[in-house]
Amino acid sequence: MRTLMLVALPLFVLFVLLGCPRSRTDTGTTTPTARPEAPASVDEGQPSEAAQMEPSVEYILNPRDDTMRLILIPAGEAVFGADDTFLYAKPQFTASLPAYCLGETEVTNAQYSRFVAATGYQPPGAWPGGEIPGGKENHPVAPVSWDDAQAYCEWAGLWLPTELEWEKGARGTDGRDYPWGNVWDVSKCQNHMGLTPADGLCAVDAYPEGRSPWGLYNMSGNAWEWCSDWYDTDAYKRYASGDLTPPLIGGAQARMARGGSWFNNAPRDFHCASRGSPSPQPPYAYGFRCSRGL
Ligand SMILES: [Ca+2]
Repeated sequence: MRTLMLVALPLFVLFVLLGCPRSRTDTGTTTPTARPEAPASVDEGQPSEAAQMEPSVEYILNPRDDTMRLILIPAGEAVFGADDTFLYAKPQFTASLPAYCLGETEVTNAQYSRFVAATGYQPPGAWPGGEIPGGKENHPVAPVSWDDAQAYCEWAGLWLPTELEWEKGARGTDGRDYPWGNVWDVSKCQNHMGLTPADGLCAVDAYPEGRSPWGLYNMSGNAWEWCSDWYDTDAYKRYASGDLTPPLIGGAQARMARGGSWFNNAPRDFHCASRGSPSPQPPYAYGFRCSRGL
């Protein structure tokens, strides 16, 4: 009996000191808790057909005119230029721009008239007696000179887009040839190719099917659009090297205009990479849209 006690007692002490084997649930593992349910939304359900058709956009308003929306173009890379179409748009390159806002439409006669009324600026020559032609309130103001467009932007606290801002606004990020895609379609912009009414300018919100990926109207066609830059034939070569500084002054002292107009009659005129260099006092169809940084 004494021998049994001598063997059993140390074993009992050892058992007490070490304790019982632990189950897995005792080792600090916690039972997973269920993810909290998201609060019920008042917007539950399928979006309306209209909401599905209209992409949501972020925008700011013209500080001087709340009829003008400027759509947010997010920061990031986009493709510019073209390798094989235009002499002065080579080479195609990728560059990143900071976020900015670009007019949803060309500036209209009605919008420009508020600038004229507020400042006493000379009305466009195309307005008989200084008044907007009947029924043309929602048409682009044109022709106006680069200086006219610049004066409007300064009054509104906005500016003319750079060429690169204009081009990213027109073709999105994927370097497409036209605002709507890579295939020319005579029915998607106001042009002079015989299949659409060649009666001049149209409303700035016409051709919704021809909008750019950001939802901007008439980036190709209707009115040419002034940009802030001087015309520099070598600008795209420099941009492709990584230097995005706009030209300080062009050799021909001309300003850039982009997008073609109702007066043009070849698909290349409406190509997003086409770089125009009109005279500072163009005879027809030169308008503009506004831009602003954030
Ligand atoms: Ca246009």
